[in-house]
Amino acid sequence: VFSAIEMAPRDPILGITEAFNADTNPNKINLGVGVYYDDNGKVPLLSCVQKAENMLIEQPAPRTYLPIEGLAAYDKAVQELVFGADSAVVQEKRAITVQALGGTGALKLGADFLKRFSPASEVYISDPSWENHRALFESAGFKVNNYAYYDPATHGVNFAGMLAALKAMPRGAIVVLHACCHNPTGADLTSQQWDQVIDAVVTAGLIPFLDMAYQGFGAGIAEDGAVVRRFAATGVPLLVSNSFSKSFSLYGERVGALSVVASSADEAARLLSQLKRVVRTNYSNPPVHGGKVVATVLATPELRQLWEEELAAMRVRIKATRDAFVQKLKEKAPGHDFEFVRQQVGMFSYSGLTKEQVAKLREQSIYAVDTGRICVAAMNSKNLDIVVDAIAKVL
Ligand code: PLP
Ligand code: TYF
Repeated sequence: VFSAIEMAPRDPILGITEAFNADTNPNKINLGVGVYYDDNGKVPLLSCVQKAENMLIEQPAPRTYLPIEGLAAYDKAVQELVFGADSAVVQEKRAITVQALGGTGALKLGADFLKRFSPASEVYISDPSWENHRALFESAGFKVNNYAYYDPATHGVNFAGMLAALKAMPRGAIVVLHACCHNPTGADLTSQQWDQVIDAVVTAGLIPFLDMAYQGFGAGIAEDGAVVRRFAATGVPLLVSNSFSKSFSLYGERVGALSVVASSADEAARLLSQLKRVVRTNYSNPPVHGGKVVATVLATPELRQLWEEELAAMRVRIKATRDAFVQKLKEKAPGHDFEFVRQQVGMFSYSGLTKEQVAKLREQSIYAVDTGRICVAAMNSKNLDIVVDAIAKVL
């Protein structure tokens, strides 16, 4: 049975990390994967996380199974973070939230759930989108299409194209939207453009699935989450996946959640029962540690305050890095305009570098994605000159 199996293609992004790890050049730089590094090039262990872990160690607990839907305190804290404690959907018990294995796990739960209850729907993702979106919805059995999103000429959003695509989608189509900090382009919608998108989604009878993997990396926790709340306020069926991989620097703990908004508390209870079935037949119940850490931080006022400060520091460092990157390129590559990098938000920039230029960068041990996506959060005061010199050389 195994002899005819072909080699599967590598994940285009995680494959870069494999190549990077194999590179023996001590000055190598990985701008490929979307991970936040501090100014010393290290993945931070947040103080709020460390403090929460110390609190948990002081009250050692047996590792029983969690409920299928996850730790209750976690689900509640996450739901309130995502929708607001005083929002109508929370107050009226129309929202359900289940702990998931990172943002990826949340997307897969949502995809499997939708395939069961809206099997004829097709899925629409932005062009381009996070590499895993297409693969994940296809593996859940959906046909996946693109909607217009990025305009290489402006390095921004092709908004007319996006709106036209939304209006042309059949009723019941599932539309995956990046709530903030679009991956891979870094190009987000303005608040007024979101008004029009929300209106188009509601009018066309689409099923919005908001993916929020970078809350707090754009303009702030509340600002970045505003789109979710605006969608929730419309009363349409809504799915939201969120991740704490980046915002808590807890990548390997796999902490995320899927929330679904129903039209009544009764409907929500039925949805939850079905969602639990999806969880049960995949991995039964989620792991304990990461959920406890996040729940502890969110529910302990001092730790929450600390988290907000630490997340703000990450956001501010990325913004400052964008500025320094643009400034240095101005000096070292005059005649090339990178001003758009300042307008982009979140962890990434679609730099405009071509596949050939990315290949030439790799000869200098600088790793970016073939599409020209670079992780701004992987640059720092020590490696910025090296990166900029290398880019100036390949331009
Ligand atoms: N969605 C987007 C847009 C992402 O960039 C990521 C990145 O990892 C995810 C989902 C998945 O999050 P996680 O790493 O928590 O699985
Ligand atoms: O886009 C990124 O780099 C992050 C990390 O299959 C990632 O979202 C990349 C690929 C993947 C899982 C996570």
